[in-house]
Amino acid sequence: MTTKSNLKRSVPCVAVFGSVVHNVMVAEIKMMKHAWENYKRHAWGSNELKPLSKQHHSSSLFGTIRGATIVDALDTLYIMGMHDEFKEAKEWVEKNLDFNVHAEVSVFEVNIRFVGGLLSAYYLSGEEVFRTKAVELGEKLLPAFNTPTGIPWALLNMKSGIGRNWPWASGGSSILAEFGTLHLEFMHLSQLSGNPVFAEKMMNIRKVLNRLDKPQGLYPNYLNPNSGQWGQHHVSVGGLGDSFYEYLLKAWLMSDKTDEEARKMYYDAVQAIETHLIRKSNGGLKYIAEWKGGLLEHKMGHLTCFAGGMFALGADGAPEESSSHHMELAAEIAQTCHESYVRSATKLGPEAFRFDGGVEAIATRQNEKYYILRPEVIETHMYMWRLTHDPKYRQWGWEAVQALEKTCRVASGYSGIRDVYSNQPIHDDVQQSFFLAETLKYLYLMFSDDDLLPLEHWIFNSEAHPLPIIRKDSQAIDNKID
Ligand code: DMJ
Repeated sequence: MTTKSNLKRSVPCVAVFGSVVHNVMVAEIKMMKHAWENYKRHAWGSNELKPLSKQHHSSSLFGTIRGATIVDALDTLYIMGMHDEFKEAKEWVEKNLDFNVHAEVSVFEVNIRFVGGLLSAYYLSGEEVFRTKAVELGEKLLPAFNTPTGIPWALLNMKSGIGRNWPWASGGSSILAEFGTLHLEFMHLSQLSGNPVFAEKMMNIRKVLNRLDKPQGLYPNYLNPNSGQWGQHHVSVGGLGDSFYEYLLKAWLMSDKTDEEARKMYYDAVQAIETHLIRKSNGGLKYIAEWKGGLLEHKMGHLTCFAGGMFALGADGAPEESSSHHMELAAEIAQTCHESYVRSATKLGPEAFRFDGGVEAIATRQNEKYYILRPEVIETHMYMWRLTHDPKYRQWGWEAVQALEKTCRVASGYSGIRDVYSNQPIHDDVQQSFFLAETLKYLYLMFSDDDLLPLEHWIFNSEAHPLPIIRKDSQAIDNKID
């Protein structure tokens, strides 16, 4: 098992980086403590905290499954050395985490947060309860794949096993970023359970995708699970598309670079994205637009900003000596996303920013000005720091810490805000579980020694939960499938 040997404790290592770095890491641990303790005080056992109302926040994404913040936070608590908190979280999981629920859940959200969180907690700590719970939950998700094509439903009633798609999705389609963001966790479920069914479901999704014609080589966001045909030809590297591309690259890396099919799909997709979606503004900012049936909408989402980190992580394996090109692209996207932060009053970035109507990297619509504690910009800065060691990325990370402290920290936790351009922003009263799983973890990893969860050994799922690379010489999942 790939576990503690590759996980170096961070705090003793930071001495070599000097006291400034050490102080930042201490500040980040304090942020985690503030988020965790207030969740514990006011919302323990529920999914999320409402830090101003001091109540629990419930989201329909998880049906009646409880404890999203606990499961999402487990690995961050572990790597920050918050052992007492990790222990209490583990005890809650043992006694209370229950998947015998009647309500409908989002298969994607439950997978990235709960399955991913449990798998990471298992690989980091070696505690059996996390493995057992992850496999149990994975089994409960399997009925979602009972469609004519095997492309899973977005929503599943975990009791009845009946699935359906979001009513707003084009032509009853499943969503690319949802069914395309199961692969990493499901490969590990097969690895840990010895049951090939999880991996088989993933390879079938691949097969369906590879049979389809792609408009201009692009993957539309919508795919009908009954007919196996694309819905609307909308393409995005942000919401509805994003982590599908991320998981192609990471499937290849997590397979110890043996999954050549994933590698090809990733680099082909990036090439098409570069040709059809990536543009440069008059002011010289590279951005990734949205593609709607051949027409470009010159807007980039906060979610899309993860792509800088993805391009950087994929640079090494890029074909035909295009490695430095991928790295340049990564740096340009990181710069653009940083600009979306710099150009706001709060120094936090909006949900979406535009490159039209005379603006660059600025949100123009009121309903795109909010910030909900998302990680993607910080995620990219973390990868850029780890892969280039250019100090500007740590500087940008530190600026984000200061902005979060100034604007999002409230007496009882951290809250999103409704308008990043307002000097007196209104809080949205939600402490998202991904703030503890992702935002704080990526900030911490940006200042830690590189051998805390080294990128050569660990692959982060879409919710920042680290999963070990499945080594060529370990019991191969492929063999089990045969
Ligand atoms: C997270 O839940 C995951 O990163 C997901 O893939 C999309 N974004 C949110 C946080 O912004």
